[in-house]
Amino acid sequence: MQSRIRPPSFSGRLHDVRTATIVGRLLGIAVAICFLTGLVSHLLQEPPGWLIGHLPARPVSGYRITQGLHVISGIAAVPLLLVKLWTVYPRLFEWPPVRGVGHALERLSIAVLVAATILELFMGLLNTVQWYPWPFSFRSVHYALGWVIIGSLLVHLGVKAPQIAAHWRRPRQGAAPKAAAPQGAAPQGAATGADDEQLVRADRRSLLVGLGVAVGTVTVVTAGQSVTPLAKLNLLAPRHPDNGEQGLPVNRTASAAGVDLKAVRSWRLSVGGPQGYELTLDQLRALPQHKATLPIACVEGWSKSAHWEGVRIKDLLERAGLPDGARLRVVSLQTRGGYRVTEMDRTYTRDDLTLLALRLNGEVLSPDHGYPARIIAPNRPGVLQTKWVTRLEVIPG
Ligand SMILES: Nc1nc2c(c(=O)[nH]1)N[C@H]1C(S)=C(S)[C@@H](COP(=O)(O)O)O[C@H]1N2
Ligand SMILES: [Mo]
Repeated sequence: MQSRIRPPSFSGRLHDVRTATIVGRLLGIAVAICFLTGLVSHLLQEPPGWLIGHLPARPVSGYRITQGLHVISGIAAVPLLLVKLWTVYPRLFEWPPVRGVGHALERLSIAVLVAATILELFMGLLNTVQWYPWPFSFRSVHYALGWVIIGSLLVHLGVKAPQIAAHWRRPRQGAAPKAAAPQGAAPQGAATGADDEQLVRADRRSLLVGLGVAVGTVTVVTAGQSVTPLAKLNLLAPRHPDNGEQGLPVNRTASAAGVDLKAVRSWRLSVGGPQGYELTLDQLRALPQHKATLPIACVEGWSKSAHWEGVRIKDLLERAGLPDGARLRVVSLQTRGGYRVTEMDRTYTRDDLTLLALRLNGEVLSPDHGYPARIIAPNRPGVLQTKWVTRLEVIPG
């Protein structure tokens, strides 16, 4: 008996494997950059045991670059993904929908890949505007999805390897026109001759130019949040480097962090160690002061370099009887929120550039930048540059 259901037919010229391969290649580059830079961010924020003691404090702006690239490649992936999905969507209506176990697994891996990628990019975009409407932890879900995407992408590339290889290069002029046949489409819509092949090439070029313009536009209007020369064009990204007091944007204000101004008045710095001690702000100001020019590079995508001045963490630890530095727990005056306590690896505490900063761009730190004292260290995510520091505890081991 003949089936009454007929698959739809697609006559668009660009639902072909060559276009899918070209766009897929660009999307693959964006996803690879995004994944690797995301991995760097994760390792710096939550180092696994084997990395503790080895986190690199150089280059000083390393995290500014990797996290800038993470957000730029993630944003570029949005138009790339939309065009890639548009190119291949006739495949979603393939008939029959399942042709066996292997085929079913292949389709399932694509469903996982597409769903995870859409969710990942959407979550990341909301994160760049500091919106966390999720009942779950952004960081662990974003990280886990990254692995789901890479896993299903590898399956996808494995399955498609023969087609990718066959369409990686531009077909020779006048070569078999079947390269231009729409995937899974009815033959009546397919290009059939050399003239059609010319048309396909012209259409494809227009599509890629349009895609290039889209990627270029979203990049240029957002990259200024981390690439200072582009700051003037930074129309859409939420953080403009020129915003914020003392020449630096503020991520969380003192009042949002629940920092009590009364607690600030009776502030003391306490330092743990074999000869632990406490200092008043005046005593801290009387210690040798050092300067460092280091960026705040926020995980949410903005970054900006600034001039800092304060006491070296190394000197504070030496005074506490820890001449070789130590792994530290940095405790702030903050009463609520995720970053009131952070940890600092030895490679930072030993570094000459790691300061308990008291001044920013030539002025005493403002309350929102962490008055009376904050951490600034090279090659670190902004979330770990703890403000309103009141205690440095030594983590044993
Ligand atoms: N105690 C404390 N320190 C903190 C934060 C926080 O919420 N609490 N936010 C961090 C984040 S996410 C960033 S990006 C930087 C921003 O520093 P700034 O506001 O001085 O520019 O501070 C970090 N230090
Ligand atoms: Mo941040």
